[in-house]
Amino acid sequence: MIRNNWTREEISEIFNSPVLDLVYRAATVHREHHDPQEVQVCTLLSVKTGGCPEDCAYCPQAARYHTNVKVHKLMEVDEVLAKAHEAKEAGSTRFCMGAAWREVRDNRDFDKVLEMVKGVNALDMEVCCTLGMLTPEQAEKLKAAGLYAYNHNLDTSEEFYNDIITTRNYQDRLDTIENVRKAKISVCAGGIIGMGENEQDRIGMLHTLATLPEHPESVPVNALVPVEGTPLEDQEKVSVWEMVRMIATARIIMPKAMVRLSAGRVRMTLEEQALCFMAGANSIFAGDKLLTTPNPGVVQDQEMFQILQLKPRKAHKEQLV
Ligand code: SAM
Ligand code: DTB
Ligand code: SF4
Repeated sequence: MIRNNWTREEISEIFNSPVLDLVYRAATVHREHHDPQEVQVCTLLSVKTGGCPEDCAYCPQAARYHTNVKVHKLMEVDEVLAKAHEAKEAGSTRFCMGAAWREVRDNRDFDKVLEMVKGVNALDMEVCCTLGMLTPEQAEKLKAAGLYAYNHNLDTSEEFYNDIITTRNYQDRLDTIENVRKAKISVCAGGIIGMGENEQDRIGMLHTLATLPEHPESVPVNALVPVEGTPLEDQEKVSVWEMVRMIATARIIMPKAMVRLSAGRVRMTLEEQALCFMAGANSIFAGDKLLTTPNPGVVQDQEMFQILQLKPRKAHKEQLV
């Protein structure tokens, strides 16, 4: 049963259950709603890198932090389409274009992004964007261009949010997610662990996601990639058990969602990743780069798929109604 009325206490109880019980329950729910051998393979491309005015403490692309990320203007449409084509050839069915913007502006760059969306859509891939905040009208324009999904993360709990970002608020995040939903674009929203948040913050974020009027179709769970020069550069690595608890709880409370084992895989062994799939993760980012940081390469992932007998999920192009 799909529920949107989970209480924090219920989520906390699931989250804190003994690990093996938690994984068993998540694996059971996973099998009721998904083919457990199937894993969605998505490719990310940073179409506009660096120079972002926001102060997200985790982000290497924020202009105010001194990281090694070089600022680039928006890529050209044909360059992006060539990358999408490459990703498709390598087995990806979803292509997500990211921009280091606070929000979308109604300018020539946005028109170019709309062209990119049209082009990727024509390649029969699920086309996704993550461009920052969106107005309802901009969401409509993206939908009309063929956008399948939009990523906008809550990142953490409402209580911890101000410790991580001060240049916008939690309600701004929720408003954009609502604008995406209203435009009938598939919603991709999740967060990051390992930023110094406590267990209540993790539960709080999951609670907000699972009590939205409709669950996101996809929920990325990122482990912080600590980047030199950002305020979070010295954060300790999260343990696999913390990832497993997040993923399994997300799987149980949002059964139909694609739960994505997102950033952080470069620091995980194959066995650790396998545990995450057992706990209900059924989506990954593939390709040797996320937006600006490293990710396991295609060959390494193909090997993992072979060992675990996983198969890439086909693009699901049916539109939301
Ligand atoms: N600028 C847009 C925004 O913030 O919505 C889109 C791009 S932004 C880089 C997309 C998401 O990437 C963030 O919301 C965050 O969850 C994730 N992210 C960024 N840097 C990260 C890091 N160092 N480790 C883990 N996840 C990160
Ligand atoms: C998401 O939840 N994780 C991705 C994607 N959505 C846009 C981004 C991860 C970024 C990791 C840091 C970097 O490579 O810059
Ligand atoms: Fe900018 Fe997005 Fe990075 Fe925040 S997460 S600094 S909004 S690119």
